[in-house]
Amino acid sequence: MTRTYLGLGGNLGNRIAALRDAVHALDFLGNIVAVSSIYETAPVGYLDQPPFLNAAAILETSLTATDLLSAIVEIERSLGRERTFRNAPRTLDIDLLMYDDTISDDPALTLPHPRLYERAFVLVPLAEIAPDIRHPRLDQTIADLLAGLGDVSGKVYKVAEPETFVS
Ligand code: PH2
Ligand code: MG
Ligand code: MG
Repeated sequence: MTRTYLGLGGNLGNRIAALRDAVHALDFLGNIVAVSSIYETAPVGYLDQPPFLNAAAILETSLTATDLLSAIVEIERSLGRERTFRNAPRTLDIDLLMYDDTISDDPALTLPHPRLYERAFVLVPLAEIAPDIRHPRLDQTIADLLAGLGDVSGKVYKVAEPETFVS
């Protein structure tokens, strides 16, 4: 089994339902061993769109990274994701943030996720469930990377507890 770290986000439709449906679908790919709280976050990148809900999860799986990515894309599609332009609004995005400590420069699957270290909407939920894992390229923990962002209090608001995912 491999420990994998996932970032979830969406800003269209019933955002909480999309996150819950995603976690339930991901559990079929192995075992979800932790989920974070849910945070409302201001859009990053393309700004003229509604606020996001973001969360993070740890999935233990025996799938290879490539097979896991294919399964993730299929879950996104089944939950109504339509791909239009980069950073466009979406019902649900699932990003493979880390696959244990694998480093990959494959353009189809860069590991760790190339923008992981700079995004409060990723690091705040991830630091809640995995503060001590080390980014294998930067050799800093998730807690260190989050501290490096400085004050994120204006960007990320906790709106629901992890128990929201349990049903
Ligand atoms: N995802 C993006 C681009 N911008 N902004 C927030 N707040 N949350 C996201 O999940 C997000 C984003 C691309 O995947
Ligand atoms: Mg993304
Ligand atoms: Mg994505």
